[in-house]
Formats: sequence, structure tokens, C-alpha cells
Amino acid sequence: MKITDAKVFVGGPGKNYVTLKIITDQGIYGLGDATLNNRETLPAKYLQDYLIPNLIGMDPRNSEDIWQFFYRGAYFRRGPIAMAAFGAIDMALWDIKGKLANMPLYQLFGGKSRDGAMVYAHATGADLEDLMDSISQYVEQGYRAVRVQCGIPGMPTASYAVPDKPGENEHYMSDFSGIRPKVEIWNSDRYLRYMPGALAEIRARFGPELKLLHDVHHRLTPREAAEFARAVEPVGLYWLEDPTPAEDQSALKLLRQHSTVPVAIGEVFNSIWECNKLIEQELIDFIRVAVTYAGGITHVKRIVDLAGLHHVRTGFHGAPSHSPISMAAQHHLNAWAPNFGIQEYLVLDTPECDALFPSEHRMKNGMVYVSDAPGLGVDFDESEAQNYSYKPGSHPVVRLEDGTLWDY
Ligand code: GCO
Ligand code: MG
Repeated sequence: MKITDAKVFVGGPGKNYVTLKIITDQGIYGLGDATLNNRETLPAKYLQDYLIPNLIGMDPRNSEDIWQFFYRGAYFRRGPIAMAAFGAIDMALWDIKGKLANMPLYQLFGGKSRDGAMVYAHATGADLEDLMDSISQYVEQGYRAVRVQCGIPGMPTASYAVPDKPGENEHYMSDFSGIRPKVEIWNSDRYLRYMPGALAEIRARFGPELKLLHDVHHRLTPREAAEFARAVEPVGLYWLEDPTPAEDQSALKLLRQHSTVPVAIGEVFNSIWECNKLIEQELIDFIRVAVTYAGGITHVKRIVDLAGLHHVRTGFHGAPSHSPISMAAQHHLNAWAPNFGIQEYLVLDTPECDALFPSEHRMKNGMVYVSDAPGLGVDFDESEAQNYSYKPGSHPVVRLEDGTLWDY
């Protein structure tokens, strides 16, 4: 069996999804997602210029050897661009393998460990009351877990993932108004004074059963993160996400000494070498990697297995920048993983997105039910794809009030 061709498409409804299609001499094809939010053209170019010319003629069944060939063979390896490109190839090869076996991928991993996988929604508000309304809407839709973010009184601009005005639905993933990022102003003192009380009010309003999550988005120092974690302890958070900038694997030691609040980290990691110490030293409770830019199923499965040895559960990244292809790969891993925790689910389930990526994976009452179709169980309509093209977008950058650049 041989790979005869591979194509890359960039674009989608409101997002620049990077979709890879690998075609074989037996009429079977596989799909992969290489979307690196706001840097989408780079993994696409890496695939087109370097990886695809090598891929043609390879046997798609040797997904492990192909992964090693690209990773070890790159010499300058790792990094989000390369790992997103390898990841897309890997997903597509697993898709082909599943189709050859005529089995859904979760069967190839070891079968189902659960019927449905719990997901969380992202509730956001310009202020606390606006956030309360957003949480209520998700609770009414049947979600059992909600991540909560709101504006901070006195903060000069809106902060991470919150709208400027109540009632606005903030599309915080990409600003398509131009390539130069908008600037958000941040003040950790105001956040530390306000947010613990706001979380306590949310808990009081919604009661003990609703799982509450909160994302700090890398903005606190280790000492501040420890103070915050201790202050929110009575709220009983399901998780505290990215309390410190994620590259420092020792930063969470101080937090651990002062609090038992569960910590989730890893959406920016692209290899096991960025989280092995965090996992082995049991400094985290949830690992947030995504198959999209952490090297695909082959590499993420290794991280999941290491995590399982250390009581660390999965909480894969699922921001709207992931296409339904990588989300499908995660649905299969979530169905199988013995140490599954929760799945972020912010997919834009619009009719346009469903037309571009038809699939039988279903979300109901805050749970995802994996498809039984062979392979990934998601398709890609190339004629629909002709309606979309690449649009440059950016994340905001963050500065302190005196102008110092801070972590977004
Ligand atoms: C999340 C993330 C995202 C990131 C985004 C950047 O937890 O969903 O923090 O919101 O900001 O993925 O592209
Ligand atoms: Mg996050």
C-alpha cells in the first residue's frame, strides 16, 4: 500500500482551518488537522514544502515509523509549527488505519472505557452578572461543567476571553481586523482582589454540583498563583487552568505547597518533554495538550499513558481553532483513555461547519458520544472548501499599565 498524493486546504467558516488529505493507491484517504491558531499558513507551508514530498510513496500503515522519520529526521525538531504538521499526518494515517480495519479508532486503542465523555462550555461576561447569565444558559442546555471568565472592575480594557460590553458574544480566538494585534491592559493586583470573591458568588448561586473551571491564561507569577489558589480553595474548583506561564515546569511547586486546588496546564505544549517533569513530580492534575499541535495521536497517547501513571487526567484543549478532524481524534482518545478527565468543547457547531466536516460524533447534555464509523469518523467536503480562503488574524497582546509587555 502506498501514499500517492496529499493536499492541504486553508480556510473555513470564521476560522482558518488547516486540513490535510492523504490519498492512497487503494482509494482510501485519511484526514488531519494542522490548525495553529493565527499562524495557520506556517504548518501548511511546512507540509507542502518538506513533508508531503517525502510522504509520497511511503506505506501509510507504518504510522509509527513515519512519525519517527519526520520527528527525528527533522534535526531541528519540536516546536508548534513542526508538531502541528507531523500531527496532521499522524491523524490522517490513523484515519486510514481505522478505515482499513473497518473499525472506529477507539477500538484500535483498546475499546471504550465509558459511554460518553463529559465536556465543558466556556461562559463569559463583561461583568459578573453578565457571566451569571451566560452560565445559566449553559446549565439550561444540560452542561455539567462550565469554565467561567468575567471582566474585572477597574481594569482599563477587557481581559482574556471576555466581551467589552454585557450581552456581547466575544469571539476571542482571532481578531480578523488586521495582522497587528490589539492591546489589552492587565493588572494582577485588581484580578487577585476581585476574582476569588466573584468565584465564591458563582458557587453560591449555582450550588455544589456544577463543575466550575477557571482559566488564568498564564498571567500570574508563581507567588501570586499560590496566593490565588489558596484564596479560591473554598470554591471547590474542578480546575484552575494555566495559573503561571507554562514553560516553567517548576513554577507550580509553590502553589502545590499552599493549596490542593486541582491544576490544569498544557494547551501550549507540543511535546512530552515540556510536561514530563510536571507529570512525574505530580505538580498537575490535568494535562491539556491537543492532538493538533502536540504531534498527533501517536505522541499524545504517550503523554496520556505517562500521565496515567501519576494520577494525572486528560483535559484536552478544544478551543474553536481545532477543526472537527482533531476534535474527532480527541473524541476517540476520550472514549478509550482510562485516565480521561474532561474535554474542552468550544467547537463552532454551525451548519456551515457541519457541511464542511460531516460527522456522526454527537454532543448531548454536555456529553460527547463518539461515532462508530471506521477511522476518525469525520469527512471533509472539498467542494464546500472552495467557498473559503485564508484571512490573516491575530491574538491580542497584553501590557501592564506602565507599558510592560505581559503574557497573553
Ligand atoms: C483555552 C485557551 C484558548 C487560547 C487559544 C489561543 O483554554 O481555550 O486558553 O482560549 O487562548 O487557544 O489560540
Ligand atoms: Mg486556556
